[in-house]
Amino acid sequence: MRHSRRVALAALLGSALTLAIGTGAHAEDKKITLGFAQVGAESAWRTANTVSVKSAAADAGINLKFSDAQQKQENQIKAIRSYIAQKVDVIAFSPVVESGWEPVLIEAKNAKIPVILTDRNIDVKDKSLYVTMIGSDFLEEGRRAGKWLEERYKNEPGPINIAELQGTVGSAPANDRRAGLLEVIKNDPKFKVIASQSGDFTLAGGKQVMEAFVKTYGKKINVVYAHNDDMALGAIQAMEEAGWKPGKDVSVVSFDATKGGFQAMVAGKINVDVECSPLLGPQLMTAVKDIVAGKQLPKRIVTEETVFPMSVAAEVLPTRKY
Ligand code: GYE
Repeated sequence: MRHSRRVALAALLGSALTLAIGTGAHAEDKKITLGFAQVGAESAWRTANTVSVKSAAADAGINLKFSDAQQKQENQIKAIRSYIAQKVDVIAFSPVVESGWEPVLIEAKNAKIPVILTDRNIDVKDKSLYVTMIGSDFLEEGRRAGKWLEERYKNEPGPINIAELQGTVGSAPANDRRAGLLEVIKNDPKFKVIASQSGDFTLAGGKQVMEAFVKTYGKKINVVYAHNDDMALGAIQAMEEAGWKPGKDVSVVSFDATKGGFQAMVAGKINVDVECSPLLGPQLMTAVKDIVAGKQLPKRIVTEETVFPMSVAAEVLPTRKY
């Protein structure tokens, strides 16, 4: 009895020792844990972005904690707080709106957890609250769309009436895609934004808002300026149900340049799609590793993008990755 107890004890000590050595060896190449607070699943863009983040984390050997805020800031704040409590190595998030982030970011700073912004920017005075911002320049995207409109209507006297389907209220892409357009058209009084409403970046939202625009403004509308492809696709449905020919009697301008957007261009229903890439995962994981390794990062990492007019859609569609 005694003997067997001693044997059992020795075995236990032995395995405890192995465990300790094992942990020790792991300590050096300890996996980085990244807490990522996603906006939601509102669009094809977002779905592609989530896939990109998850697969890039797996490829980089990073342990990813992922949460979906269903387009609500309060949910994102909760997720960030839980990552702080879990003492993750790095927090990254795509802020649903621009304002209101100071308190939770101060908590992260006090806990010495570096924060990366990805996709959407925030409006904070103290830029030390985040390390870097990786994503597109939405203001430039809006300007690109505006320039396309100027070129398209340069030989027409106007008025050119624009109906705007805005993204999520208070979000960086909605604010900046609008501002970029207004900046370009402000010196050309023939362009008028006659209607603006949010469709929350969703197909259903875009359809609903466009149905109301069709009723209120009818054929006065010359241009539908949709802040993303999902809303453009919803608006196209609404226009077709009203017997309109989107892409022909109304110009449709959109953003993202997803496969769905391209298919609508090939069908002649979206006239121009300003690219915005959701494939930010690999860049994000590189930044995470660099931060943990103590490297200095630029404050802003801008994604490279272009503009696709309808005329190139059929040729480019097979190469689209999202
Ligand atoms: O354009 C839209 C998505 O933040 C750039 O969010 C992103 C935007 C994108 O819902 O489709």
